[in-house]
Parts: sequence; structure tokens; C-alpha cells
Amino acid sequence: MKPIKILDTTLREGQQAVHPKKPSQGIVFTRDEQIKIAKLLIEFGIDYIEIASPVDSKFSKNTYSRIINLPREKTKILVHCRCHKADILEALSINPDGINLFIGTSKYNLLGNKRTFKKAVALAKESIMLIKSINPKIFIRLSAEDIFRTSRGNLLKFILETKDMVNRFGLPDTTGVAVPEEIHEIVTQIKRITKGVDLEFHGHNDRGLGLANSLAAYKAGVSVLDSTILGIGERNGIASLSGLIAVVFSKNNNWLSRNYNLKMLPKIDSTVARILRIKVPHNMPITAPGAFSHVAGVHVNAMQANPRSYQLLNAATFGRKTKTSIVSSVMGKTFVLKKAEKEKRVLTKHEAQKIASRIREEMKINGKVNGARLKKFMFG
Ligand code: HCA
Ligand code: CU
Repeated sequence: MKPIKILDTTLREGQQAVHPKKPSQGIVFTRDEQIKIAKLLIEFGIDYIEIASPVDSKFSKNTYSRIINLPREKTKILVHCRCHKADILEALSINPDGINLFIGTSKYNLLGNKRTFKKAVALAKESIMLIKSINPKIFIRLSAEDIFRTSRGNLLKFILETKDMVNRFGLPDTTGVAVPEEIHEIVTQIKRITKGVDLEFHGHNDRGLGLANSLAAYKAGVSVLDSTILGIGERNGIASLSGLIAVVFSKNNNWLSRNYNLKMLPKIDSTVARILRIKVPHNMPITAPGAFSHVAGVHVNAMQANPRSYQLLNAATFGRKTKTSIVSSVMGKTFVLKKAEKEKRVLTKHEAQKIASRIREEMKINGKVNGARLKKFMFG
């Protein structure tokens, strides 16, 4: 399939997340941490980094200017802006590569923001014109916030009225309400009326569908997918960077390895995890501690015979190693035989089976087997 571009919004959406260690506070990265994250993403080869508008403070303005001035070739830096004059003026003053405008179009969002649909369209148009009056060539993306709860009539009206003024439309599933089939249908319809305008998808995880929906958007022809590192963002967050790579990965997508430094994913995820004082979550595609570990005896056995038997992705592609020597309550003789071989001891199959059974029993009774006990079981 066609190469996708990735917009990482860890520095914007990610700082709208609740802190995993302190749910009464939001995540906030220090200036150095933001620069560190941006550098990692640039080295990874990310296509776009989204930052928030520097309107809030001089401090942010200074931080974002530094990020914009980081050495980079491929990566473009885009500023997320409300359709507000002050946001836009401040954003343009730091010379980004583009402006990511957003405005709510669903009835819920309009009510929440106390404006009519007509006003939302007018504000979007005024904002685009303001940007163009200052920098006529700058890249502009416009998102219809909460697009999947926007009536089809209003959605099409919003797009038709603005499509000739922007370079890209953002389709954010702001509340995580969308399902893959619906995304396919809407994207197909929008593509029909916006020939030549790029589309971007941003999938929230309220129902755990951020990644599935991103994949559906990709298959329907969206050219940019949004991510954050570890999937952090408002409420349950959005599609994670490692997750996006995993879902679009297939043997026909050689461009992924060409376009991105995939071996950096473990470092990217563990850096943000360390900053947040958490571990990389156990279910994170590619970078979870156990993503390439095999525990049950049946699995370990089969992996010996064929390394693809229980593993879809190749660990080495992502700078990781396949592991099959995990002490567990479901391990089998292969573990014991391999360990013995390493120590240059010879065991019969029968002996290995008996030892494995003793280790399993100890695991079940004590919940663990320490190194000394393991040696004792194995070699007496
Ligand atoms: C937000 C909303 C947003 C915007 C996405 C976009 C969303 O928190 O500001 O600009 O495309 O999910 O709708 O993140
Ligand atoms: Cu969002």
C-alpha cells in the first residue's frame, strides 16, 4: 500500500493527558524534555511534529522557537491553533512550517463552545484569510473537530466551503465514537468532493479503537495519521506511534523501513515512559517488555522449530530480540534443555521434562523461582 505520513502530537495532544502517576494533574514536559522528544522524533524520521500555539506564554514561545530551529531535513513543524486571531499571530511569529487550525462542527461541540455552525464556518474562513494575508504560501490544515458526530449535511457544507482555501483537512474522531466501517464510508465520500486535498485522521481511544480506526482511515486513502508516543492524550489518549507502525506494517510496506528509523521505537517509548516515571505499558505493540517474549512451553517449542510460528513481526526490525527463556508456570522442557546446553551440561529429554515440572510446581506454590533454586533443580 501507499506510504503513509505520520504526524506526532505528543508535544500538543500528549500534554493534554492526565499524568499516569498523578491523575489529579496533567502531563507537562519541561523545556529540555520537549526538545529531547522532538530530537528523537526528528531522528526517527517523523514527517510532522505538532506543537501547541505559543500564545499562552513567553516561555512556550521560546521553547517552540527552539524546537522549530532544531536541525532537521524531512520533519515539518506545525502549530496547532484555535480559530483565534491571537493564537494565529503568535503561531506565525515563530515561523513554523504550517498551521493546524481546528474548530468544532458537531452539535455537541457547537453547544459546548456556544457558537452556531454558521459562525464556526465563518471563523474558519476568517482565520484562513488572516493567515494568508500574513504568509500567503504557508501550509494550512483545517480540522472539523468532532467530525464523526457532525451531521453529514454540515460536514459536507464545511468541507465544500473551505476546501479551496486549505492544503489538508483533518478528520479528528475527537470523542472516539467512530468505527472502522463508518470511517471508510466518510473518507471515501470526502475524497470524492475534495480532489487534491490531503486528508489526515486523528483517532481517540475512548472505545479502544484508535488504532483500528487509523488503519481503516489509511485503507480508505487518508494520507496522514496522527500519533502520540505511548498513545498519551486527552482521556484515554489517541493511537500510539508504535501501534501505528505495527498496524500499517506488512511485508508489502518496505517503505516503512526506508522512511523511518524503526529501531529507535524502543528508545522513543522508553524515554517518554521514563519521563512519566512509568514502564512502557505491557500491551504496547512493538515496545512492550514482552512484545517478543514467548512463555508457554508449547510456544517455545514451536518457536524453536519455526521462528514465525508464534511471532508476526520480526524483533530485529525494531532493534529487539526474541526471547524464549522465561521461567514460568507454563514452561516446558525446551527451556531446560536450552539452559543446560548453555552451561555445557547434557540432559536427557526425560530428565528435562521432570525438571520443568518441578520448576512449574515451585512457580505455582511460591509465585517465583530464584536463580539459586533454578540451578538446584537443574543440576542438583
Ligand atoms: C483538541 C481536540 C483535538 C484536535 C485534533 C485536530 C481532537 O484537544 O484540541 O486538530 O485535528 O481530538 O479533536 O485533539
Ligand atoms: Cu485529540
